[in-house]
Parts: sequence; C-alpha cells; structure tokens
Amino acid sequence: MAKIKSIWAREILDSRGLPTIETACQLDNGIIAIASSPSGTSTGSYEALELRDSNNPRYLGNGVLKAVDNVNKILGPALVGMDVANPLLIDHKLIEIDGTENKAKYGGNAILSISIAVVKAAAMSMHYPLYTYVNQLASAVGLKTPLRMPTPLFNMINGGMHGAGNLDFQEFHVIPASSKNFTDGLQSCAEIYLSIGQNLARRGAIHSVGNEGGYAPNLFTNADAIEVLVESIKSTTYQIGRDVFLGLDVAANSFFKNGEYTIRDKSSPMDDVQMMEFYKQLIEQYKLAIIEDPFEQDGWESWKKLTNSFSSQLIIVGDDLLATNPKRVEKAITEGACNAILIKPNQIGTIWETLKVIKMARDAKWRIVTSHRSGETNDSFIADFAVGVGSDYVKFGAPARGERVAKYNRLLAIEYELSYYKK
Ligand code: 2PG
Ligand code: MG
Repeated sequence: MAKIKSIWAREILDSRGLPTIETACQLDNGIIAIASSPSGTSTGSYEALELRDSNNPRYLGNGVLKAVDNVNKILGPALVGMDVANPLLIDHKLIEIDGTENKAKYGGNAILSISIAVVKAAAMSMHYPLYTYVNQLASAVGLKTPLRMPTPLFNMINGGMHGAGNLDFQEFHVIPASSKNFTDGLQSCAEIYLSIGQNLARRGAIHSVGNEGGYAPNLFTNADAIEVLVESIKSTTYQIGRDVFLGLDVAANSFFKNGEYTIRDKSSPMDDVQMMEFYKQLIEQYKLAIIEDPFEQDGWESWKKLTNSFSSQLIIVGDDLLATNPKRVEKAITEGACNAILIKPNQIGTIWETLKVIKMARDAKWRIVTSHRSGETNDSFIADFAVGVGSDYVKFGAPARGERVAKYNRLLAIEYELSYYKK
C-alpha cells in the first residue's frame, strides 16, 4: 500500500481552552490525515502519561510543545518509509521506541495522535469508510464483530470535577432504550435535555454547563439531581423504564479521601459498607441501568460485592478502575469486579492496544462503552471507532456543544450511510 512520507504535529486548543496535540500523517500517494488527542479532567492514576510542559509558564504549565517536538523530531521521522498497510505494526514500533510501561518518555498524547492519524490515512488510502477499516483492524486482533450502532449515554448533568455546581457525582445519564435506532434515541434525549434546562430554570437552580455540555446546577443533594432527571422526563412524552433509562458516572475517586467517601447527601463521610447501602437505595428507587466508577480505583472488594449482588440487573462500568489497561482488565475479569468497560484510547495510548483490551473484555462477555474525554476537539474519530469495534454503548457527553455533537452527528451520518450502503 502507501508509505508514510512525513508526519508533523502542532499545538491546538481543546474544548476546555487547554492545549492538545494535533498530528498530520502524509502518505506518498498524496493523502494527508489529521487527528488530535483528547484529554481527561478526572484522570485515573493508571492511565498512560499525558505529557505537558509543566515547567513552562505558557498556558499555566499546560502546553504540549514537548509532545509536539517528540512527534516532529523523533517519533515521526522514525516512521517515515513505513507501509501503512498494517497500522498495528506502526503502533508496535511506537511502543518500542517509547519503551516505557505508560508512554512516559514521549507522551501518550503524542503517540495516540500519530496512531489515530495513521489509521485514518490507511482507511483513506483503501477508500474505505473509517468505521469499516477499524472493523478490519479489530478482526486482525481476533475481535470479530459486526458493525454496530451503539446506544448513547447522554451526560445531562455535570458535577464533580466537570461542573462548577456543587454536585459530587460527576455524570447523570439519560439512556434511550436500546431498541430505538440511534437517530430516534438522539431525538428523544435532545428533547429531554431541553426539558431539564426548563426544569432547572423553573426551580431557580443556578446553573451553567459543565465540561461535557451537561447542566451544572447547585442542588441540595446528588439524589436531587436524579430527581431533576425524573421530573424533566415526566414533562416529555417519554417514560422511564420504557423509552429511557437512567445511569451515573459517580467518579468516586474524586471524593474518596482517607478511606471514606464524602458526599452532600449524608452529613458525615461514609465507609464502603455505607456507600454500598446508599447505592442499593438509588438502584432500587430509580431503577438505575448503568453505574460507572461507584468506588475508588483500588477498592476491589467493594467492586466485587456490588457486581456479585447486581450483575444481573445493572451494568457496572470500570473506568478509573481499569484505565483501558490490559493488566487491570485481567485482574478485574479474574476477580469479577465489574461487567463492563469504559474504553478510552488515550488511557492506553495506541489503537492497537485499545483493540486488544476490547477483545479481552468481549471474551469475558463484558459490555463495551466507548468514550470521549472531558477535553475534546471536533475530531470525530471515536464515533467511527465505536461502530467499528461493535460497541454496545457510547459516552460522548450531552447532546449539546460543538465538540460533543461532532461525534453524535457523525453517528447520525453513519447510521444513514449504513442504511443505503451497497457492498
Ligand atoms: C469519565 C470521563 C469522560 P474525564 O470520567 O468517564 O466522561 O471524564 O475525561 O475527565 O476522565
Ligand atoms: Mg468515568
């Protein structure tokens, strides 16, 4: 196929106004593909290292010029002349050059932006839709799956480290019934999003929007935020349990300190057992369908207990717990710590490694939730990726704000395309 002629990177801004890296991959057939790395706000400690210029006052130490330099001067030149027929070999080479466990030498952000740009360039060379090409790469690691339009988890209310309001839980989700097609699911949840806005205004709850486009209100408790969802859905034509379901990304690491969880729903901090009791009540009362990161990232025993008790009725998603990392995933499978994984390519740093983690999770019969980060650009690669790997769910934020709807609009396009596409 075509060979890599040149690779270059530069610093751009993400949706939070923080720098991130954008990389271009030029092939000898004239194709140029461009990709950028997303970035997390509530990052788990087992993630690949995101290289920032912490000693440089530019952008308050958040610049990524070192990562850019690493692409322009080291990683890019090392790939020139390589055939893009097998992007997974290129990922392998990147991992080898970096040589560290967590991409600490050249930066996970630098490496991932190359990895994605190469996949895009290869797909363009083959004249394949990107999702089809990702599907082929997946089968190259043994992940044989049909293309699948995922069910979206819409992050309607943003708390924790994502919102300026006072909620401790990070994300409050509304999820369309998986029997709905994507287009109808998006419509129902966009209507519910508007209804939530009206509801908060009626209550006089002061709110802005958070990192992912969801409302970030001040409320008495986290359970009140779930009540706001329930109430807002009631004033639409949709019914909880029939048309839509509720979910949470608790991101419990962010309020876990000295062995205790502190949230505004309770007057004193809770230990694991009390936290578990609180979840039991929420699960019962609101018929929650999905819960992500209910306990801190090393609270294995509590994860196991929750999974043991609720596995048949609840999707229990590991994000900070697993960090898209094969070692963490293996442990979680052996211990039965959860039954679903949040997939974020930048947690591990290459597309190849991400695909291998998805294969492991699938073999364990886990659900796959493919996710954006709170810091995003308008790059919609993750939407094609989600369809190509056969994800059950995607998490791309609220149905609002440009960098979020770039992904949802791409899924709309893919669903439409698939209904007309002739083999
Ligand atoms: C999460 C993500 C994405 P962040 O915790 O699931 O919603 O947030 O990118 O800040 O880690
Ligand atoms: Mg999370």
